[in-house]
Amino acid sequence: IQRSAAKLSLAYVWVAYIAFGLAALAGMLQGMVRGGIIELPSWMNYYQILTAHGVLMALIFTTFFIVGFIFSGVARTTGGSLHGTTLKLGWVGWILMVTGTLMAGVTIVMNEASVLYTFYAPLKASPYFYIGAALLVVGSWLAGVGVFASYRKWRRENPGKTSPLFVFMSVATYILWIIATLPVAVEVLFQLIPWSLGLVPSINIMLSRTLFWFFGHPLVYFWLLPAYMAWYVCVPRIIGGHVFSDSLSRLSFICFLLFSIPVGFHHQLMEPGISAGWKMIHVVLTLIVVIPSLMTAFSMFAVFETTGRKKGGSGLFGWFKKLPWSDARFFAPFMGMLFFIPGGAGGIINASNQLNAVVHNTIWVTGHFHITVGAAVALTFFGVSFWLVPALTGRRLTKTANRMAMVQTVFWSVGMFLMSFAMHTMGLQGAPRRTDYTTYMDHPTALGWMDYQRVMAFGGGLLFVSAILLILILLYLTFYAPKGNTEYPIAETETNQTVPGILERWPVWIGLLAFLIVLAYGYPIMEQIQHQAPGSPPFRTW
Ligand code: HAS
Repeated sequence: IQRSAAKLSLAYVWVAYIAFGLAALAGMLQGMVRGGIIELPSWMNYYQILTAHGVLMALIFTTFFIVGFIFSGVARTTGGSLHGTTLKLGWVGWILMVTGTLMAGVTIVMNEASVLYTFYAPLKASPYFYIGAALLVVGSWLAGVGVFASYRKWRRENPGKTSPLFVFMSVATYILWIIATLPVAVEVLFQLIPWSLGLVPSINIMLSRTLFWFFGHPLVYFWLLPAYMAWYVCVPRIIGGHVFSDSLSRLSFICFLLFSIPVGFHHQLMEPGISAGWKMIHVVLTLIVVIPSLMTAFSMFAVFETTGRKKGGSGLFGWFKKLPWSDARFFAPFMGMLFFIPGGAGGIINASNQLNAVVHNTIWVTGHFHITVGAAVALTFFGVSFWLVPALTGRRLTKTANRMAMVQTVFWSVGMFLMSFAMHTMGLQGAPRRTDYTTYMDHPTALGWMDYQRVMAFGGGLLFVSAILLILILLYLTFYAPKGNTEYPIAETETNQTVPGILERWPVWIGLLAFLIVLAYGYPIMEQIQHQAPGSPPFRTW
């Protein structure tokens, strides 16, 4: 990768990891406080650190890492450099995103935005928090447009050819992201900012939540898809194998594009203001969006088995032993895949109306998202960083650094296992999410949760140790590791596979997606505007 592209990518990745380090500290404190092990000083508030943790980890770390990773992969698969326009948009996007992050960060530190990462109304933040969030999103749009520019250039120069798989996946991810962020932009610009500026006395809460989840669920796929890009395209190369099927990989991304947006009501199954029929439609679409993940699981098993067998693994499970277990570039994402098996099963449980009534707003949900985004996605991003950072800095992942990376992965996995196991178990016993330490006036049920809360805090401690170790490894890989060439692993298919051209006809997919969105959201949103509580500007009843 040329220096200009490497610099841009590294700038994003490092902001991601600075946010990650601060978020890990806030996370550990919060686990300790909730577990009743420490008390916060009077100038710090539990919801403040919970917001800092959620915003920095789930919104800042992920978005910066994803943008940086995608830029690097697009450069690598389109000839080593980025188009001039892409570079310019990339840097302007970086400036906007960093400015937005600082604005949101300062308001959180000043305790003027303790609204959690979902900034769910009626919790209200300083307008600067919302403006900061908007800048973050606009910056990421510019990055997306930059990737589209590189894609167009590649297609113009290679007429009739199928685009590189990594680039195709990047384009699908950004289309998903840009469409998904439109409703939250509407929520922030027309509802939250005027309300927090005091221009309107109240807002339509139901509508604000609907607009949020219109964005909130595809947000989780914006986190997941870059991890899947690493699974489909990079991991096979690391283990010495091939992409299982080019068309299947592309089809799964198209399925995500179509089905990950019109499903937001599965986060609102317990909201009384949405009728059962509409919830049912969203649940059916949710169960459809599980399919591309099952396709991914199938592909990964196939890649592992065929590669293991080619390396001499025989019998039913002999291939398993042939996988490179001591290579952190493989081991970390593999652990992520393992976590995603219960993570996905938990998602299906959440999506079922009756079961959702048991788990909604309990700490089970917190357990669910720690093993999905906090384990499957985060461990994959760590695994990617172990080769991406040295590839960008022109250094090598030494044996010692690899060993430290293995230890770091083990700490993260054990910490996450303990913490999320405790969260799931407590959740089933009714422990609410989003609460400070409390025994509910020594209620016996709440007292029964206390041991689990301590396990949770212990898991959080291990995660913090792992986070520090990770930052040290990345500092080493950026500044101190020996100079040398590190491979940017991009796998090919084993034989020449023809890819149906329809998969790359974006207007068809965007048109279908628009249809699904109107089907799933058109009428309910109209209804929410029409039947809103009196005095809910800016969308007055007409
Ligand atoms: Fe979720 C809540 C449903 C996936 C994140 N989810 C959340 C929240 C977050 C989140 C952050 O229906 C909380 C939001 C909040 O603050 O309120 N989720 C699902 C469903 C899926 C799902 C159906 N979620 C994710 C992913 C996330 C994520 C991915 C982040 C990255 N989720 C819900 C629902 C709620 C929810 C409800 C609301 C709950 C409530 O009431 O509030 C599906 O996409 C899951 C499909 C996944 C699979 C797993 C496939 C397995 C694979 C691994 C294969 C392993 C291999 C290893 C190859 C079916 C691909 C090989 C092994 C060898 C041994 C060789």
